[in-house]
Amino acid sequence: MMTRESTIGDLLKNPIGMDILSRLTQFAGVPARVIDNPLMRSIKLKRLPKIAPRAVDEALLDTLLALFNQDEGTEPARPSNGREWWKSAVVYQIYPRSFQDSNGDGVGDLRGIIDRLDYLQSLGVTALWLSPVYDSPNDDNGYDVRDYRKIMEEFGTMQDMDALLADLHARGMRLIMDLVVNHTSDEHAWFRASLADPDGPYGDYYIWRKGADSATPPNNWASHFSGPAWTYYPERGEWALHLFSKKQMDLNWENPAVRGDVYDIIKFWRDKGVDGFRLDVINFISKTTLADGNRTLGRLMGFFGVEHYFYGKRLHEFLRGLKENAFHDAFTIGETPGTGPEMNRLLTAQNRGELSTVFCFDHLDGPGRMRFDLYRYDLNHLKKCFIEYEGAYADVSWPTIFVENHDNPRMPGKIDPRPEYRARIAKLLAILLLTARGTVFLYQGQEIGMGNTAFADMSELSDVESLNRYKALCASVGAEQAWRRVLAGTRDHARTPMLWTDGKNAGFTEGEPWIRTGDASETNVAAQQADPDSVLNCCRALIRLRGAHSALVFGSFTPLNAGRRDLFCYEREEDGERWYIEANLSDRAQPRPALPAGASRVISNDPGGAEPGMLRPYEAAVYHIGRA
Ligand code: TEU
Ligand code: CA
Repeated sequence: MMTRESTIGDLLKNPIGMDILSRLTQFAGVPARVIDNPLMRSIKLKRLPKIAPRAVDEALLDTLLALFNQDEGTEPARPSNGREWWKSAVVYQIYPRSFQDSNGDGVGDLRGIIDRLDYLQSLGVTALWLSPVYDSPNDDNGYDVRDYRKIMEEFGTMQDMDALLADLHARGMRLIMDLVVNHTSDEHAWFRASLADPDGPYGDYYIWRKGADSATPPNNWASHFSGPAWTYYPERGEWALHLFSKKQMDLNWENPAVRGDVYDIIKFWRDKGVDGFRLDVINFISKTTLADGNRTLGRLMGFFGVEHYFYGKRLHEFLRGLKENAFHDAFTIGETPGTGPEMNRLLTAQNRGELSTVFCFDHLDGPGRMRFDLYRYDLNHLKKCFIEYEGAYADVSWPTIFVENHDNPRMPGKIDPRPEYRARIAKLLAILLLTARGTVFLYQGQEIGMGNTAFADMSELSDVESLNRYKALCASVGAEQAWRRVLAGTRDHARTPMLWTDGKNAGFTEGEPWIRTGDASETNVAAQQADPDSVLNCCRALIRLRGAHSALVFGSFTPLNAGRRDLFCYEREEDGERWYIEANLSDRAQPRPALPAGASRVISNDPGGAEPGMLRPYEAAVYHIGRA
């Protein structure tokens, strides 16, 4: 039990305490040693408001203490070593809108995906995750669901969906659906009914509050897509909560009928044979209170209010309910922005019966950085995070291993914008991902090293987050800075059409693509198929290698020379089978550390033949260690 008399030292032993502290220090760019030293450890929490009045006030201390004590006495997270199918899966994420158009309307669709299954199978991926394909008005490209049992018309029909599932299963591949149940579209029948009839069966399906008047929202929470998290509805004379866009209304999970309806939706898709679910912002479903967010915390984390719903009080309970009543043994990946390793252990330890695994985003941006900052990503941060994920931690909390998705710019250009390094860095990342201890996720286009797009101006962007943020930034930093930052971080970089060929619209569509197409002369599937040294063929070889050697999936993970900057070396071992991986994380050549005896190079990103004794810029390789 944490109290005001507890010390910072006690805090460092408390799971949520550690997560919050490390989150705050990472956001603030403060090195861990500033906090984790004997002097700091002895400070009592009650002194914090006096020592740092601008950072910690009494109210924040109370909120934090409640959070620290929240999981007291619950089942501890224990290790498990099962070999469930999803642990060795290589999952390929498809953004259906941008993958393959089959009917010339400029929008990707399910038939398009079916047409590309041979390609995906030859790549070797074992499961697909589809970003949402449900009926939606597309305010947030499908993350605003209007009907969970209907396919978006632009994407096809339920027959197409059934055909896709059957075809995948016939190939021994699995399907993971995106499930967005923190919120629904404001066009969902539940919301229409909730708005129309506060006393009816759906009246309490969303989070309605009065507020002082029609101009003052009930609290200061911010939407993740800019502006306040509340919209006033004169029809009800009330405000409704939306942590994302104005058309993505947060469901009221406190209402058991809401939870029951979500179970039914999951059952509907389970009955169709879907193998797993990726649960959109699932850690946001429980709102502990609707009190104002702390301002200091809000400024550090980017959004006011997060401390009331990142780790909601009933989150574990709701997740157990979902598993017991609906998911059963289906694979579940929680998308949990803002949780840290300790909370993630509680969420994913098998004995606790909540989730199979979670997406942890700690490695995606550098310390003290966020997506809209202009900076170059330092691979040493990736190394630090991967070492944390893949060691003893993975015994309890099997990690997900990824560097790209539909919410982030492409990684290689963020690491080094020079085009001559793009393919090499893409392969380096593929080597680190596909020899890692965890479930690997590749995002469409990553396997050919697709880059970010030089969008000309705002008129070429489509994402609601970018449009809103641009408007907000214009008001604070002016149009020029606003554009520079939005261009750095826009999610549209990841949403341009898949580059299949160097022909018309990169082979994506016969019609007019819904968003600008990138430069297919730089990279495309057709050209890479034919090139033995391509990123594509490197990925293919790595996936095949991983599939054939369980040591690369389940084997122990031992970092070597871990203290040496700009170098990432490790060994994987299982039952005497050993692999060695080396990577130069910088654009400078450096001496190669001695190879383990008996090491032979199997795959590298530098087929030109490395200089003996030297690692070339961004050089990376996988070695098999035979008998010496
Ligand atoms: O994203 C949740 C999320 O918090 C972020 O990744 C988000 O993209 C951004 O950084 C906001 O700060 C999930 C989905 O992946 C995303 O596409 C959706 O827009 C969002 O939820 C809402 O459903
Ligand atoms: Ca289409």
